[in-house]
Amino acid sequence: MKEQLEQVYRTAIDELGHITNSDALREWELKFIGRKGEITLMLRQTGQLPAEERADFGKRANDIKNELTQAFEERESLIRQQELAQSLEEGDIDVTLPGRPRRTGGLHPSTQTLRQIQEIWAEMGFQVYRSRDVEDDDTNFTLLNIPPHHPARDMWDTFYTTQDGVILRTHTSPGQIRAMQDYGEDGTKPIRVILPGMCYRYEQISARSEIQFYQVEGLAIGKSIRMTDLKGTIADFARRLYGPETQVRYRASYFPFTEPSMEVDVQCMLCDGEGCSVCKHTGWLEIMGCGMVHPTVLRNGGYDPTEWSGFAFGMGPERITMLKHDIQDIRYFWANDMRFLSQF
Ligand code: FA5
Repeated sequence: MKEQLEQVYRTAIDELGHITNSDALREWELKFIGRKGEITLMLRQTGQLPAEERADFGKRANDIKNELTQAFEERESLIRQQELAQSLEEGDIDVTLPGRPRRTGGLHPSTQTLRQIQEIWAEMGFQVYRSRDVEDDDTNFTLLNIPPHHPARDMWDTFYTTQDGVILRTHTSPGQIRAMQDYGEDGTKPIRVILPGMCYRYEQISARSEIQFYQVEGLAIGKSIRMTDLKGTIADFARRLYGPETQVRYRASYFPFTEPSMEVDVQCMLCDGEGCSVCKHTGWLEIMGCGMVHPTVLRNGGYDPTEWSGFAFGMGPERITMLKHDIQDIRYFWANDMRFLSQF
């Protein structure tokens, strides 16, 4: 059997040397070193040999298999190169064909709107301040002029944690208090910041309301900031976001942390104010809440309200994106459906 092994080995090397194409090479592989190849089968018969011959035979058969495998790989690479060169010469491969495009990821539509909003406020001199997602009840409510048991707390259905007084922020407004405490240097420095971040509300999910959504808060504190500053700044922002011709209107509203408070509408950009299903035939779309910072909130942030004043606003990028692209249901945003996400 040893002699037979050497004979197969010599034949294999000899035949390999004459092979010039991949089909013949594949046949050679099956014949000698494949699962049912001659060398493989002989290796399997090692156990039938007398005990004293087994080790030598097994070792030699393994060496031969390794050697043949290596010779096969070298031949394979040579033949591939030759075949490629030949097909290029014959013009089988068109090297001028465009490559296959790679699929790349993209930014989430909310992130795109967030970045656009941030850029506009940056141009207008507002810095980004990042506040925390997990808040304490005091900062989220009490310091914003919403004491415990105040009915206004019902405006924000809250996710509580197992730790007493620790909640998920229901809006970005508690960041106003933190920005004043961090930047205000005990109520001595003016402030101009925006606070983008995720908010959480224990609400019934619907086409317009999610339990998690972004908000962008804004806060400006200075010595003589007035309502006209607020109105002019918001109108400027809306025109930068929606175009220079955008009409803006203010409606009286109520937030415990601003006085007076307003809601801001822009003229519906889908129907130019004519009335359509998106603006519910009113010609106007609500984009944010805003107002002059309440004296109590200024005081809680360390400022003297007899000397300092300010304005604040808060908007929802998902709702703004919905208006921009006529998206009918907010649930698409966090459903991870590629058919939706890849459109942006
Ligand atoms: C507030 O949260 C106030 N903190 C905003 C504010 C800031 C007023 C500063 C005055 C001064 P409101 O609950 O209306 O207000 O939310 C503001 C925006 O967040 C809404 O206009 C909307 O765009 C978005 N929003 C609110 N709730 C949801 C929700 N469940 N899903 C998606 N977006 C929401």
